[in-house]
Amino acid sequence: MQTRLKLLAVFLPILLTSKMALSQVNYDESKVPPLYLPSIFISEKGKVIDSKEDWENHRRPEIFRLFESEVYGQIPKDIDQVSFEVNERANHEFNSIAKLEEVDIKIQRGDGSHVMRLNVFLPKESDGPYPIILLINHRAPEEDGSLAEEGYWPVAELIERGFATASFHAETVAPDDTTRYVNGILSNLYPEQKEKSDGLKALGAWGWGAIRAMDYFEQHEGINASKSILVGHSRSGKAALWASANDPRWAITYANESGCGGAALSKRKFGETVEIINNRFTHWFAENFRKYNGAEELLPLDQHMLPALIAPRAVYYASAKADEWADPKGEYLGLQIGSEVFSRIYAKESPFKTNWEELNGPVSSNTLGYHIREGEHGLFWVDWEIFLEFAKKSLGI
Ligand code: GTR
Repeated sequence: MQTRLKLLAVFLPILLTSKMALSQVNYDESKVPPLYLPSIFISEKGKVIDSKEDWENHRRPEIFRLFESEVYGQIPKDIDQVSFEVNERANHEFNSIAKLEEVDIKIQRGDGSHVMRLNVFLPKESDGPYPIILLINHRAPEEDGSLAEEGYWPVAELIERGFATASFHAETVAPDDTTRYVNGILSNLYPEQKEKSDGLKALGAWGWGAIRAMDYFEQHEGINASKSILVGHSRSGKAALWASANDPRWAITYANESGCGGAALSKRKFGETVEIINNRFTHWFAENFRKYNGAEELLPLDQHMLPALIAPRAVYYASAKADEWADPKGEYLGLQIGSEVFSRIYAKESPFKTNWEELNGPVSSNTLGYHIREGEHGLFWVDWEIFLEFAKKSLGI
């Protein structure tokens, strides 16, 4: 009886708070707390940052370290060897227009090794080199070859427009599951990361997968890796942003409806909150991120600093009007405020002069872009179509 009471005393408050957290999801703009965002341009020691040198050598590393320690956890850089086993598959659904390379990327580190599967489609007609679009895929658990879901990964349309396109499934690096996520690179390559409060978690592992895919693209004669685009939708959008902050080889990063812990400002507490996401997806973020459950005001950073880490490389966000859970306005604001690094440090003018409420179509420069469309959460052909206009302009193709 005593133990039961004790258990009840421990679990009841947890149950109540998680229930409360969900019932208190805020969708009312008038209830958004006043926004006090940490400044991108004032260093931890209080120095005003206004030069490229101070940004790249001092402030950027500070902000990077904050995201690593407080939000996503590390993406380990340490590998001893990477090799590629390529199988060109003859029969596949895009046979008439594309070549399919099924690539097993083998990574070794010390006594550990891991193999991840990447699928690459290249236009069949000429030799390229082609710009490449990589989609991180957390959908459908099938083998990657059959993941060319209409709209979500529109292989034929991308090939017809002269892009090569590739995808790997989350499962091949870290399963998207609260307990199974360790059954991938975490156990095979980086077991010591499991013990750390800023250790690698699933989002970082998917980002690591994108980095390995880039290793493959860079040595591929048919691929122009300097014109590379990293795309992720929703949870994979969060991973794409963090991957690109870690790996400067991506020319464009496109986060579609990445929401809480991705594009959207956490301190607005609109839609999904830090507490909700940490409680539901315990395997996505670093353990340290839980310190901010219900206490976003204590975060020493916010998501406006994430596109700033990617500058001056191109960043594109997209939202959907009915996707309030992801806080479309918070996504736009994050990029709008983050774009100040592009303009003040890199003299790349921001296209975000308009308030989110007054947007009436996509807005973009060569380096930054945003669109919001009608409808629900999802990555659809309409999103690709608008994005590709930006991508072509940005890459000069
Ligand atoms: C939701 C989650 C979001 C978003 C989404 C998705 O359930 O709360 O943060 O990542 O899943 O990936 O589709």
